[in-house]
Amino acid sequence: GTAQIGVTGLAVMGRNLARNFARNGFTVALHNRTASKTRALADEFGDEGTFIAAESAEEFVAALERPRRLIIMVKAGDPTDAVIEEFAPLLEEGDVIIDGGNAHFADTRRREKDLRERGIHFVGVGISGGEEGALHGPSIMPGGSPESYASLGPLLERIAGKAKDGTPCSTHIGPDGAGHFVKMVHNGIEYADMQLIAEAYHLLRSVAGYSPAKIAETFRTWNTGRLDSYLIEITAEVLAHTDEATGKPFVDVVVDQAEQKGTGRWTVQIALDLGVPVSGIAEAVFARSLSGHAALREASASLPGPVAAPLSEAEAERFAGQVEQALYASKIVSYTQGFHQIQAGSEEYGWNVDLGAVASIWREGCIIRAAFLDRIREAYDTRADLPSLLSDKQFAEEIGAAQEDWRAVVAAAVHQGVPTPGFAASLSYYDALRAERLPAALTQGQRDFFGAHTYRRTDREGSFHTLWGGDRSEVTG
Ligand code: NBP
Repeated sequence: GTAQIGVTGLAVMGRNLARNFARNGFTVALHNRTASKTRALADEFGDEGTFIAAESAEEFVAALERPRRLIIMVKAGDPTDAVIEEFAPLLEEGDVIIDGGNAHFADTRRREKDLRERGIHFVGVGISGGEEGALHGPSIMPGGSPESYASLGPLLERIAGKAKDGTPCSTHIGPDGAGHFVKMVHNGIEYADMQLIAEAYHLLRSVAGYSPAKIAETFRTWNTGRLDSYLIEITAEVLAHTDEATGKPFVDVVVDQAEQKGTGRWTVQIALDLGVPVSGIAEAVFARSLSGHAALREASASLPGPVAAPLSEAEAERFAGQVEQALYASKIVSYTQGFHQIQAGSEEYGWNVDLGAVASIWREGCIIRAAFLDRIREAYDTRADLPSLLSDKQFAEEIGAAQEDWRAVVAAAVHQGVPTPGFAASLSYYDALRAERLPAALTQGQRDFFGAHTYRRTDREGSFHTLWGGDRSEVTG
């Protein structure tokens, strides 16, 4: 075979990835369960590069140069297993199967182990950037063996997005499921970013009394500063859009029930398993599910709330500045939590993930791309074993400078009855980290009282129990 790469599964993502490889000079073998789509793609985009359209699995495999590299871009779940089983028997030792779908990292670990035993490299790769990213340069998060990255990496780095300094947004994340794990956390952070932006919008609308058009302007201004990011940019576009049918702001004609495909939920489920506090990300997932509970909201719509006094124009402007501070500070917390989760996953599974490299490949191509990620990369460059982003001197200084405004915004939200679970949870996380003493000591006392669960003391080593039902003397536990 002469194709350097093959793509099977030619829906939006697979099509665009295949075209991206071809546009970068690679010969690309194409395959799809429904063969008519394969032909159609080769016919429509044949002038972009060299495609080999394969009708059957055998033809597809035969079209690939060795060691073979074939990317599966089908619906995640059972279809992925079905396609692996279709191709694995046709492959030879050293060939590489790449799953570019949104697989759960535990599935990727299972598949990698199974195929490794059969002499085949399996690379679970997280791909972010949606269909546009797939075509023009996504952020790519490959797992799998180092040998497989040696063979595959140069191709991925060619088609990946490029950071402003020219660095490709693809790097070997770590063995087996590391790539899909990091993609999962990327999506969890994306949920948090979106929720925080939504809260900023809600506050500007309800407390400052701004129109969607005025909020779009505000976001455009923010996008020229430290909040410069794809999500702020598209938020301004969405808010500035007018519905053609009604002439109303587009945002006012959309049903206010957010949907989700599941990667945010996975992030929180896995965080609970790993014992990592990702409260901001969790609130973002819960905010979406709450919005979708139409019956619950309808039944509660008559609950009383505060009567809010409108702000003057000058007050509104000042408040908008405070919201920018609150958004930035909360964003630092979301990323602190997300990177903590990657660090914990890396330790649990022995992946040795380079957190600075993760920040680096999120700078372009993916949905959370932002100027901010360069700062995170710098923080890990300065100190690779940074225990938390909040232990970085610069981030600590910035969040410290924002904290008074952040508190003012959360207080205003509470006073005026605007839900801000993301801002509030992030602020609580910040305050919990800086607290000298936490009421967890009392929790331990309660646990010892009802369940003899024992506690440790601040002044002595060991584990202790108080005889609560007896003379309340202390014994060693
Ligand atoms: P879809 O997730 O909609 O999957 C459609 C493709 O899967 C078609 O090629 C279809 O073949 C094939 N397929 C199915 Br369904 N069942 C199959 C089976 N049993 N055997 C063989 N092929 C089967 O496509 P997508 O939206 O392009 O996404 C592809 C992957 O990329 C997904 O895992 C997705 O989660 C992930 N992803 C998507 C995005 C995005 O923005 N859309 C971003 C990042 C990652 P057919 O043509 O014969 O029906």
